Amino acid sequence: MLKPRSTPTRELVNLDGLWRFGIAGRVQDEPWTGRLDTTLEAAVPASYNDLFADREIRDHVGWVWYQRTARVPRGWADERVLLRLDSATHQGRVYVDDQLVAEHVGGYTPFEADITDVVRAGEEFRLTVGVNNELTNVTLPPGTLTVEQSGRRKQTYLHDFFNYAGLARSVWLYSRPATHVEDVTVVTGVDGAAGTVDYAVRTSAPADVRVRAVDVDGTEVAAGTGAEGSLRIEDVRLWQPGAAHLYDLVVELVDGGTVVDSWTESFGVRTVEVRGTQFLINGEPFYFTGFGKHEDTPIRGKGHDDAYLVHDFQLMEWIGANSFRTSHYPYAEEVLEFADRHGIVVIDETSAVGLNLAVTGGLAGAVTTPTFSPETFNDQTQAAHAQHLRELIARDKNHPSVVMWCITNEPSSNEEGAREYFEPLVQLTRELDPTRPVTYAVVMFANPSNDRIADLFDVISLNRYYGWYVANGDLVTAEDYLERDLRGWAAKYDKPILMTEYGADTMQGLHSLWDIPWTEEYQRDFLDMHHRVFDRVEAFVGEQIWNFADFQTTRAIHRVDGNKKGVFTRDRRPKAAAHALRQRWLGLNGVKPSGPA
Ligand code: GCB
Repeated sequence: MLKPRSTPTRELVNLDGLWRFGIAGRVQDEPWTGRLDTTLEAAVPASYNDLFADREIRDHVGWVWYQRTARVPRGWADERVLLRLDSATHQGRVYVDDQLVAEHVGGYTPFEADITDVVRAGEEFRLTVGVNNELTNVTLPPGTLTVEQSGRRKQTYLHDFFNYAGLARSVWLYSRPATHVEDVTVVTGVDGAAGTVDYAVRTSAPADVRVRAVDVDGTEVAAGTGAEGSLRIEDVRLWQPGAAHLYDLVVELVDGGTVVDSWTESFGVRTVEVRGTQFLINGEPFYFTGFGKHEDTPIRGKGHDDAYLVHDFQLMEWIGANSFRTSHYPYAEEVLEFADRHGIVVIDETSAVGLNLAVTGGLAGAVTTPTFSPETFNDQTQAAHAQHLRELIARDKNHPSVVMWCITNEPSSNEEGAREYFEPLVQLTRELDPTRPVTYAVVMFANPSNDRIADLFDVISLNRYYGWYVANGDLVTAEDYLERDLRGWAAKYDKPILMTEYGADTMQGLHSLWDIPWTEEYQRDFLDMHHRVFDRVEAFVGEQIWNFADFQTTRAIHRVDGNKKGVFTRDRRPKAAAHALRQRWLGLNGVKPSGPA
């Protein structure tokens, strides 16, 4: 789905700001039929949970309501009028005046509605959005709803981040010509000093298509006609990690000599390939340094925030991180566009986190209830997962920064049913995008002998906590366990191995001379130990620490106001480990260290 943009044929109105807000039970039934009965206002974009000094709102389970008025610009009389929500977490219902115009399930992908027939140019309308935060066995991420004896509804879930909800990304009103560009796909290649650009344009109605590739200074570097084709850019400047270069693909629909729609998609020319145990970008081995991140900030929760976006990328550059994973859901499109422009490499992850009932069996991973069964994660879950993949890849396929899809985090991949569940999804991912490698983040209970799905994927991405959940406070034992584990995978599979999670909770300001978990020194030494091991394993292609910054979680005995595995605090101050990492990563500069074998 194309991100709304202002072009010579399209106009855009941003609907962010303060909206009337209320939770179900406190406002009228059918709130879309009139003015929302509330004195509260909520900021959009932001998760609503932490905005108010009200526990009931923070922990509310069910529908909440947002409302505002909006005016259709008077010049739009001959245009189609669309409403676009960049996300509604986790389910959205959109009403224009009394009418339902859109419904969407899935909290991290956009959706839109053509509202031309229910609005008029120049006039105002009442826009009401219902958002529901409930998670079940057929949503992604999944969860369980229970009703306590008191009647209180309670949401539990299997993932380690707070279930922030609401309108956490922008809302737009935009105009589009009746005959328009519906979709653009760009796939690039390299041929000697030239770049090849295969493009495909989908239009809403038959029309002549012309395209041109334009460099940053406005120079046209290639042009073509037809809905599908291949362009060649001589002396191309590649999109490289750390040295981004973007071109624009200007797509025009022409009818009787007039341009009826114009759309610009930026793209970078680069290739991605897995060969043996190497991960290649533009034919060169690439070594990932960086983090698993979260969209998480004080007050805003998962609300997109440009100031944090800029600052987080500044910190990543400062520390020498060349990449991150969008753990554990697709991030706002602004984040990927920023990564495109700044040469940061992204592993793009779905919101399929928590497909694992063995985790509730404790650290031993004892299976209590089967994860994959008609009563637990079933065909309906799989169908929701497939739909989520379609929406994610449709949204993100043209970003040069995205080099790999991660289709799930820590599923119970060692359990019966895992293969049946995942094999069709891996196949679907490859059909939707034959150009990018596919991976999944492997939970620590899955090892080379019991995991049932690793062979289906291109890269083995491991989440491991030796020295934290296992061998806590004993880095000597942890080092031995870690090395055996990595060598086990390397011996079994001729594939690149990447560490997508390793980390230790750390309280900023807590210090010790000894190996004391939670101290800043322990986090530093823990990371050092891992890096020694990584440098000894040949198939190793990268290290992404858990986590970039401390983040909010649900309440738990092992969480102190959230997860503290950040290398930065929640307000982005460096812990001691940040300085040590900077030393290592700036020295590596994307190239694997050649440690002793
Ligand atoms: C994991 C999860 C991540 C958690 C992390 C932890 O394995 O993938 O979501 O936050 O462990 O800190 O326990």
